[in-house]
Amino acid sequence: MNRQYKVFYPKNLVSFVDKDDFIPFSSYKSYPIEQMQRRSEDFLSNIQRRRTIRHFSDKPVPKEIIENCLKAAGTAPSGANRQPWHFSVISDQEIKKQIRHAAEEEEKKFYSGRAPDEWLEALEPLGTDENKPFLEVAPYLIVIFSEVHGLDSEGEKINNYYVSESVGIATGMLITALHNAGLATLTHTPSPMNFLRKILKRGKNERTFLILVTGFPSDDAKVPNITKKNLDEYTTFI
Ligand code: IYR
Repeated sequence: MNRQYKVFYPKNLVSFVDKDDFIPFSSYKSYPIEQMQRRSEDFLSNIQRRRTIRHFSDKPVPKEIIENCLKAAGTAPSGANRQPWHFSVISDQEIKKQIRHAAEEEEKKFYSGRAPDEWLEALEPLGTDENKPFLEVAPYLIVIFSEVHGLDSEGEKINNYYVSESVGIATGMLITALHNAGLATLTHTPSPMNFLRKILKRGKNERTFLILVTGFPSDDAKVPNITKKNLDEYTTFI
C-alpha cells in the first residue's frame, strides 16, 4: 500500500510520509534479566531520593545541563506525535522578579479567601504560603505551556490530541531528567496562571501548564515529613 498521510511536525512544518516508511527499531537495547533486575533497583533507589523542595540556592547551573534535560523531555510520547508543549526557560533576573510579583499577587488572594478551608488544611503539611522567594532565587524557572492547538503556515488551526496527558508525561520526564542530573525541582502552580502567557509573550493557542523551578537546594533546605503510598495501596495485579 502506498497511501500518503499528511503529518504535522512542530513549528508547523508540514510534510508527507509514506505509511510504509517504517525503519528498524535499532535504538532498542536489551539486557540480560539479572541486569534488568539490577537496573530497575538502581533506578528505583535513585528516584526515591527525589523530593520537591522550596528552598533553593542561587548557585548557577550550566545551561547545557538544562538543555540536555529538555531534550530528554522532548522525547516524550504524545498524541499523534504532535508534541504539544513549549518550555520557556527563564534565567533573566528581571523577568524572574516580574513572575514572582505576579505569582505572589495571585497567591495572596488564594491564601486569604479564594481557597476553601478544606484545601488550605490539605496544604498545611507542606508549609506553603503566599511568599514565593524561590521564583527569584532559583537559577532557572521553566514555564511549561500546553499547545491547545497548532497553527499551520496559513494560520489555520491544527488539532492536537491528548494534550494534558502528553504535556504531563513530558513534564514527568523533565523532572526525572533534572533529578538524575543532580538538580532539585518544585512543581509550582500559581492559580490562575494566565499572567505567565502575557509576561512570556506566548501565543493565544497556548495555556500555562505549570512552572518548574529548578536549581540546587540551599544548604539549609528542609522538606516536609511526608511519605509516599506503598505499592499495594495504589496497584492491583490481575
Ligand atoms: N498554588 C499554591 C497552593 C498550592 C496548591 C497545591 I494542590 C500544592 O500541592 C501546593 C501549593 C502555592 O503554590 O502555594
